[in-house]
Amino acid sequence: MKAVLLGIMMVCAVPAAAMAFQCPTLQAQIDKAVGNRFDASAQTLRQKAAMAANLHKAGKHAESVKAYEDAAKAGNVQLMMKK
Ligand SMILES: [Cu+2]
Repeated sequence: MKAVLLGIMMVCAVPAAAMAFQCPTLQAQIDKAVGNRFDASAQTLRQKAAMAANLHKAGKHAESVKAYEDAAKAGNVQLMMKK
């Protein structure tokens, strides 16, 4: 019984963990892309990325990924999504 429960928990935990891991990779891509940019859209992108990072810290990974996509769009950055 314990093994079955553990199995169910692991199946559920895997997608969440994959999502959780996506956020830092998006943050890294954004950091790299705007590292030497100081135009207005880069500023907007940094603000939106900071909001996304907060969502990630709050455990809201799906919303965080959406926020990163929104940030990237605002700053003309192409994000590579983990599959
Ligand atoms: Cu996350």
